[in-house]
Amino acid sequence: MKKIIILGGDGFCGWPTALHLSAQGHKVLIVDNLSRRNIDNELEVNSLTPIQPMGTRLKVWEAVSGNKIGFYNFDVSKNYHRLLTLIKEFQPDAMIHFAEQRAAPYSMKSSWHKRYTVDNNLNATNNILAAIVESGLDVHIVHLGTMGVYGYGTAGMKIPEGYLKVKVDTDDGQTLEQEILYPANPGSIYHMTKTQDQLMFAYYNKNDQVRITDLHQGIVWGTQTKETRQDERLINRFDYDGDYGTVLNRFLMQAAVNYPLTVHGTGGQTRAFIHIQDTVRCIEIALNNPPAKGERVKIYNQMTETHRVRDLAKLVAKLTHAKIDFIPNPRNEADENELYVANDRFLGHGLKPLTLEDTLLEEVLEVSKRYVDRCDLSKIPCVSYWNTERKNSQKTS
Ligand code: NAD
Ligand code: USQ
Repeated sequence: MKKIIILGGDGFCGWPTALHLSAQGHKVLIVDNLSRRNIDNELEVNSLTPIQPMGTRLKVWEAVSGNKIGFYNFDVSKNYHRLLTLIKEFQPDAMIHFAEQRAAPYSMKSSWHKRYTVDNNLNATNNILAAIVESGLDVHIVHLGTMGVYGYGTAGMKIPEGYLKVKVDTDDGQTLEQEILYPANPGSIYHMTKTQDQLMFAYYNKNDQVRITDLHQGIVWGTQTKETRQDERLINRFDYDGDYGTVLNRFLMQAAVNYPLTVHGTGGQTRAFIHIQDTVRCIEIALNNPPAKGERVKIYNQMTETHRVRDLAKLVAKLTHAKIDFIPNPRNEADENELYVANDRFLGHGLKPLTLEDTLLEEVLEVSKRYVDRCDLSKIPCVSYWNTERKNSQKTS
């Protein structure tokens, strides 16, 4: 049994992770400032699924499982001393860090949203690291990073797990081999914060020997896990709007409400994917295999398959007879890219990936159909543009 603090445990990945680890017998405590729910208020949209307030979620979980999960509502990026006190009192073995603003389109909406995303994400990460050092405790941090730190090109090779082997010609004519962090190539302000998180991890690891696992996760799809299925009041959130909805879940819910699938540009973008059930399994594996004291930051590519956006649209259209709409891309990103990713570390630890071939696409469709009345069609289009040129091209198209 481990004592685990889950920062951002009310969110899409954090809630099912909290339930999964609690079900495994770990002592779990959630910290969340409910900023994601407040962003729903700002954007005037709701999760497609009727997520319950935290108090109800925790009561139902205790009734269903017999396990208690603790909850503290504060801002990790601002309330440093609250965080430090909690770490000293609870003495966690591990902290899982989901507490960041995670939507690329939201981070690009305006200068306010850029500044909020940078302030929130970088200060949250730095506060967690500084508090662990100040506490004097040996806490393993597991952070949810993104595949987007690498950009989505491959330079003719598989994207390795975090580190790139390089050969350097030295001044005295020798060739030196070393491993460096894979060059950062973020595509949005949000993704940029994740590339900066990596540097903070490398620094605190070098200077203070903080034990850190950074999970470079692909796009998460699906909504339910084994634990969230146990009672409707435990249901996970389902984002479908133009800012927070991610591509595959959006296509499936769009098909369910008869809205033409919104493919950006040619749909030639290739991205990495993972089902939410595998997300929670991967986090469990990472927790069970912490780096040793003094070991460098352990980086895993947390993804199970890659797909091109237009192929996903075709697959969903075949399944549902939905129409496909190719719309001007609001994002400044490559129209077409190949993507090859190494994910041997999780496979080596025994992960048996769920894939699109499993019946889980139908489950997302069913969930979408069940809550179709909660969908506000006006919130589906993405109205966040990466730059003025993209905004203007939308108007003239
Ligand atoms: P989410 O927005 O649903 O959850 C994040 C949670 O953190 C929210 O409940 C929010 O209220 C909380 N939070 C944010 N800032 C906070 C702060 N300063 N103090 C306290 N709580 C705070 O996002 P998610 O989809 O669950 O993503 C979790 C993490 O996983 C993110 O860091 C994201 O970058 C990463 N990730 C997500 C995906 C995906 O497809 N959803 C893919 C790859 C990586
Ligand atoms: N896209 C469409 N139509 C849509 C929505 C998206 O064609 O209706 C396209 C986008 O232009 C992009 C791709 O689909 O090319 C992926 O977009 P997305 O919104 O599904 O994913 P992204 O913005 O990359 O962000 C999500 C999560 C983020 C995480 C990231 C992992 O929100 O937290 O870090 O996936 S990754 O993409 O691997 O970097």
